[in-house]
Amino acid sequence: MRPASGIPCMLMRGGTSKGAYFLAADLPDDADERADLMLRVMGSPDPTQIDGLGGAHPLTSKVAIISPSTEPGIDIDYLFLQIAVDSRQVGTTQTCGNLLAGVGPFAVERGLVAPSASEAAVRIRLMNTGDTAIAVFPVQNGLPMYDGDASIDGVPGSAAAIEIEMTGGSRPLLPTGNVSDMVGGHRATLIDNGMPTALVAADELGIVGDESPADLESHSDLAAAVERIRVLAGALMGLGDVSGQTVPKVVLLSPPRLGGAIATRAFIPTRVHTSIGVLMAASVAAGVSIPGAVGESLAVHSDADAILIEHPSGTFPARVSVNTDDLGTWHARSMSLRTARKIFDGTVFPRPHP
Ligand code: NQM
Repeated sequence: MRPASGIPCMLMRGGTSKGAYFLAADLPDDADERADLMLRVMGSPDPTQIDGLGGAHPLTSKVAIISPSTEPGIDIDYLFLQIAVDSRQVGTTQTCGNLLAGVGPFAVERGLVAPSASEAAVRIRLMNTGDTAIAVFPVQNGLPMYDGDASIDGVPGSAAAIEIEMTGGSRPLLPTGNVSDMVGGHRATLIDNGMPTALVAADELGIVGDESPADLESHSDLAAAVERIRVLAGALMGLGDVSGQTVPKVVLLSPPRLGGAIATRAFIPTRVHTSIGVLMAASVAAGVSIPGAVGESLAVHSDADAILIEHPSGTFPARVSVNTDDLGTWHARSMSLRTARKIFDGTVFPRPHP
């Protein structure tokens, strides 16, 4: 029998997510062939993903595909794939700001970027959205340093800091041009600071806003209400029919309880995030900074340089600034602190076709 052929793969934690990182050159060019291969790598569809690398949750069923960029001023192209756990869907409509944290270190590990003696500054194009980012992290002897003193809520222990500055794309921050819209009878702010997101006050949906993800997931009427808002919001945001897609996200907002600025529960879109995505946090932080937006009056504002976004496992400091241009259009800039870790580097053997 012909031996199964494997593919070079690095498993990394990126922020509060985990995923398989590949060089594009090691994968098929054809998108359908690549999607089929990644379903077999992750062990999908299967609620336990028992026969693959996936961790049976959307936050651990992710893929990053990396290639040298042809774009002037950019080092690396990063394509993100969301691999569904129990269906055959492979989503390309969203990016992932958490896996983004591992992209720079992976590029250095694979020799795509030559760092300076003590630091790497990797310029990354996010292929799913067209946004760009610069990731800065420490290196030693030409390789990323993963150990360090930075800690992020949702990840035990500490690791080396990765500073990520989003340099933005051409999409508008408020895709409908409005600070808020009525969406299926609910007031929502539709915002895209790297991740298309609908901000809705938790009490609009009969929720306090401090419930656990498991609690919220067990509430089927809530799931249906969130999905209704999401599909209507997607159309208003110009995303077309988003049924079955992973964007926009819906984030329920309530007053802070942990000394932060605002409390969040993020639907991604059916499971409830155990913390919050990086770009979702950036979108919430931008939203609550805009006068009249949903959440602005629920938030506790301060002069601190980070807006502390509360989530189910702690807080996320989002350094976001918003401003309007001469035409009155809102824009945002975002910085975030993440960590990442190489978990294994080797060869993955995809499940064969049935
Ligand atoms: O918003 C989860 C995550 C994400 C997205 C999801 C993310 C972000 O936490 O930047 O990172 O939206 O499914 O990994």
